[in-house]
Amino acid sequence: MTVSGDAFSSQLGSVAADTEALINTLLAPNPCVGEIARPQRLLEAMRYSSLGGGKRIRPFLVVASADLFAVPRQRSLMAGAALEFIHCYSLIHDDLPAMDNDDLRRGRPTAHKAFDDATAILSGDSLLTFAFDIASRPEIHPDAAVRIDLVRALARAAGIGGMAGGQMLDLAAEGRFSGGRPQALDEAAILTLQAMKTGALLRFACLAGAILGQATANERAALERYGEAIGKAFQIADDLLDVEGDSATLGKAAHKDAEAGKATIVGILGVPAAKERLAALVDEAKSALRPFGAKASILAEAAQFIASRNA
Ligand code: GRG
Repeated sequence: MTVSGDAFSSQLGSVAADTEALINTLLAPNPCVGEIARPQRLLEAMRYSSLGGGKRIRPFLVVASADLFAVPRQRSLMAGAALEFIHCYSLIHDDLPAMDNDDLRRGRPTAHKAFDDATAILSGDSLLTFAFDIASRPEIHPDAAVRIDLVRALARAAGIGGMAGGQMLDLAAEGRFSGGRPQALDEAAILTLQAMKTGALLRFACLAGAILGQATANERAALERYGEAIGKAFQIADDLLDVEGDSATLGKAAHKDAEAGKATIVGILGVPAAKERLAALVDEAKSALRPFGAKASILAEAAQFIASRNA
């Protein structure tokens, strides 16, 4: 059984709407127990960056992978919101003048343009920290051992050995710490960088479903394999969009990678071979789902969506 593209879009839309409603509630003005106060400008900036659009593909992947194990939706939505907070923080910090220096994100001014650098930095810090608050709450799972597993996996995906480490490798590759001379990365080095910078959060999204569902080791490994394949596919699709897309559709600057002389898989393989690689990764993702049978058809559709997205 396959899910039609329309069914996939409607499920993505429904998770996006539920995630936004949850984020809206979580980022209310009233402080939580243990917090002293929520400064208004900081809260506004956190809300600006986490409620201002975005496809919500990461929360969708958490919910869809958790659905394989019949995890109650409110739990997977909470885990998805925690992950989305980390994703939004990464975009805020990535756009800062000290990083990519971008003016446009999701079709609107970036956080430091809409507010100021200090507020943008603090809103990213607060979203990152808040994610771990959410991931540790008993509503996410009654068993504390499951919550610790989730928190640790999230930390490892976001930190030095995951996204933040990948961003560091990316800046180094641009020549940031070597007098502006870009590093010539080989394919293996590019794949490591991308697995960390972009892949780690996508892989975590799928792993989170397995953790919440207390999956067997084999089921967990299958979802990790799926998550790794879609992470690679996501990045190649992103690189292709940078080459072939336009800023209006993307809602952010296009052609930045080529202008920065960035090493990408598309740059190494060329566009036609990169498209073949992308198709092979979608097949790899689908084959990883085999142990779940028809239950996983929505995740198969997600792999297709990630590879063929246009924004
Ligand atoms: C600053 C610690 C730190 C990390 C930044 C992920 C990242 C690392 C930077 C983002 C730069 C970028 C554009 C990477 C390409 C892949 C990517 C994460 C695209 C944006 O994700 P989407 O397409 O965005 O899921 P939406 O807006 O739909 O949420």
